[in-house]
Order: sequence, then C-alpha cells, then structure tokens
Amino acid sequence: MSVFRDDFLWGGACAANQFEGAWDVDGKGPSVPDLCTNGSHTSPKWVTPAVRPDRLYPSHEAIDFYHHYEEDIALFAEMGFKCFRTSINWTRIFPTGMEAEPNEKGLEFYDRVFDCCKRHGIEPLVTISHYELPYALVEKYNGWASRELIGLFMNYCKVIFERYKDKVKYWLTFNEINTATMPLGAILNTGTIQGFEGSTADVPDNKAERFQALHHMLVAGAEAVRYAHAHYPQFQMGCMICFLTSYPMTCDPADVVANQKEMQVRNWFCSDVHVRGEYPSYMKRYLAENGIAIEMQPEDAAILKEGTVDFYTFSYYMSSCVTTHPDVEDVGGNIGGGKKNPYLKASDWGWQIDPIGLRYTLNEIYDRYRIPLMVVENGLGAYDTKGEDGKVHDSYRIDYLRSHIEQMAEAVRDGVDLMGYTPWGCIDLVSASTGEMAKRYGFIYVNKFDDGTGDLSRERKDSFYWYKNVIATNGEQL
Ligand code: BGP
Repeated sequence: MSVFRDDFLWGGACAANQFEGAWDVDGKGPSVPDLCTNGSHTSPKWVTPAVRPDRLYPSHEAIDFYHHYEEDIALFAEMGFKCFRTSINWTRIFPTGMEAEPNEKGLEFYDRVFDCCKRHGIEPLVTISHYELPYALVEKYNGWASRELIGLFMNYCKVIFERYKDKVKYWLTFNEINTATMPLGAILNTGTIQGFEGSTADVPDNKAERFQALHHMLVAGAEAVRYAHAHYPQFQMGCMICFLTSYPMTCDPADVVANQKEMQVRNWFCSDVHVRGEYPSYMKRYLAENGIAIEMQPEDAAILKEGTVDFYTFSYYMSSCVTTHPDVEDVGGNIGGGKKNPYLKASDWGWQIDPIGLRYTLNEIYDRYRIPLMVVENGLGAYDTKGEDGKVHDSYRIDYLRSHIEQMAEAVRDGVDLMGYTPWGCIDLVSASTGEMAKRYGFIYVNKFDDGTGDLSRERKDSFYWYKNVIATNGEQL
C-alpha cells in the first residue's frame, strides 16, 4: 500500500520566464529576467536596462515552450503527470504592468496551455508571479518599493482569475517570496534595481527598501487571496517559500539560538504572515535592530488577517549550518550561502544535498501550521552528457529524487498532510541563478546550449522512465 494519498499530485514545475521564450512575441513586454544576460557558476549574470546587442539573454528563446507546449505537455502526460506547476508571465497579460486593458493574445496563450493540460487530465498549479516583474515597473516605480504595485498587481490578478476561473483551481501568489529577505531578492522578487546596470553580484543592497518592498508584496499576496476567496470559492490559494533549512553547527547554545534567528527571518517570517495573518513578534526586534521602520497603512493589518492561505508550498534543494564560531568553512554554493555540513555532499554548483532534511522540514512546517503542504520544487541541477547510444543516463538525478521521495514518505508516516510533489525543471530550462542551460534538472533533455545554439528537440532521459513508474505506482516503486 502506498503511503501517499490516492489523489497525490505527482507532477513537475517550471516558470514562464525560464522556459517560454517568445519574450517579445504577440505583444509581450519585457520583464526583469528578459534584461538579464547569461552567466555561470563562477561568473554572475548581468542586468542591463536595455537589451545590448553584444550580450546573450537566455530568456529570449529559452526552450521555446511558447511554440512547443503541446509536445511538452504530451510528454508530461506520458510520464503520468497529475499536476503541472507553471506560471503566468505578467508581461504577456500587461506588457508594462500599467495598461488599462489586458493583452488578449497573451491571455489566449494560457487558454491554450490550460486547455491542453485538461485534455491530458493534468491539473494546473499556477504561480501568479514567478520572478517575472514587468521591467517598466522597475523603471517607473523602483519595483515593489512603491505601494502603487499593489493595485497594479491586483489588476493583473483580477484579469487572470476571471479568465481562468474554470480552468485553474490551485494558485500560488509569489514564488519564493522570502528571497526578498536576502540581497538576491532585489533582482528576483522586489525589483528594487531602478537604474542599475551591472553584475548581479554588485547590486547595491538597501535592506530597509527591500523589507518595505516585501511588505507591499505580502499585502498584495494577502489581498489576492482575500479577493479570490470572496469571488471564487472554488479556488485553493497557496503561498510559496524558498525553504532554506539550516542546523546549528554545534550544540553550543549560542549556535542553537543563532540558527533559530536565521530560521525565523529567512524561512518563517513570510509564511507566518501568509498563514497566521500577522507579523510575528520576533520580527519587531529584528527590524528595530536593523534600523528598518516599515511604513504600514491602517488597512494592512485587516488585509493580512483576512488573506490567509489554504495550503503551504515550498521549494527544497539543500541545507546549511549556522554558527557563532569563527573559522568555519562556508558552503561555497547554496542559495543564500551558509556553513558547510561535513555530513553532506554537494551538487556541482555547491548546493548541499540533504534528503533527510526534507523529512525534518516537512515535520517542522506541518507542526507549525497544520495545513496541507506541497513540495513544489526539488531536484538536482547537473551537467548531463549523452552516452555512446546518444541518450542521457542520469542515474545521479534518479538517486537524488529517490532519496528525497523516500524521506517524503517518512514524513507522511510521521503524520504530515502532503498533497503533492512537483520536482523542478521537469523539462530542461534556463537556470534562475546563473542563466545557464548547462545546469539541467529535467526528465526531458532539450537540445539547447549556453551559446544559444541547439535545435530545441526534446529527448527522454533515463529519469523520464523511472519517474513514470514512480507515478504509476503512487510512489511505491522507487
Ligand atoms: C528556485 C526558483 C526556480 C529555479 C530553482 C532552481 O529558487 O524558484 O525558479 O530556478 O530555484 O534554481 P537554479 O535555476 O538557480 O538552479
């Protein structure tokens, strides 16, 4: 007997800006990633306020899902997907984010995508905003630093809710909203990079501005949930957290508290607001000690309270350690860094692999909130090479996924209410952090390379057949 629910949502996850391509087709406007060049593990991407002819912008063609969606969704269906997590590109619907009327051609594209999912019996799970802020809003408002964005975001939400109300039931507000607690969130999420040109590693950090922008996003997300609940009772509204599990490096109580503080600000703050509907008490001290005074409007408290989510989703790739002791080695990779854990191995990009940490994390989140959970990103970014038979034999990816699913099963045995699992980049796509194609996650290989070449043809990797059997047996055969 499988430990997973009968209606467990097995599937995969992608994001519009990382796989659609067609960046200026059918009226689409530029979003922040369309102005990010390619980079690598060792050389960061650049942001340029205008497209430069001498640079390569990987989102512009990406893997051209825009023109391959039927073929790709058919491949997902062949694997037995029950669920497909994707996002809507805000700039396909409102090219600058500020138009009075939406772009009909953009709306039609997602009609086609969701209809295609439906034909294959695949449930869409839609992220409303996955690192796809209209660049015009950066230019005009310095992104989410301005409260104006709440209204503009709501215009967008109202249009897509009404248009897709019969096609989409599961929605997520902001992808990995909590990256805004870290400097890297300025590019990915808050868009507080007005006028900036240069390496993503050199974006000047303004912490107070970032937390103000994050406040606007939290209010906007809650307002979207509140509006959806009032108008579309059939919708299930979720949040999405980049869960960066960390452990105290030693049993020194000072390390334990340092880690607790890290976990609070990085991981729990945003979801405490999303799930419990108010700022947690520990944030008062953190904000005061960091000289941050968030401007709140009188109506914000009620919006946050009334806009709490129905389910909790998160990405999980890695873990790290926290210490107060000097001279402990940094992990050298990971989203947000951290200290190296001697018990763990790391991916080629230095992300520390920790399947047991997933069981631990699921238990921690479920104990805290008692609402259904879903792992909406997990996976191994790896260099894939083709064997002599011309196929990709990605046993390393299978090992990674198997060990994480085993730990999900343990968490379910522990009593966690787990709704589903959508591993990241189910088809190869552009990396969010480095802009590379070489960092591949997919069950499906795409012939597209970092120099922009490749015929975009799709091929099944070994993991494709393995995952198909995992789904067919509801996770019993791993
Ligand atoms: C998450 C993002 C995704 C995705 C994934 C893998 O943080 O939500 O957009 O890209 O990480 O990261 P990367 O592409 O940098 O390997």
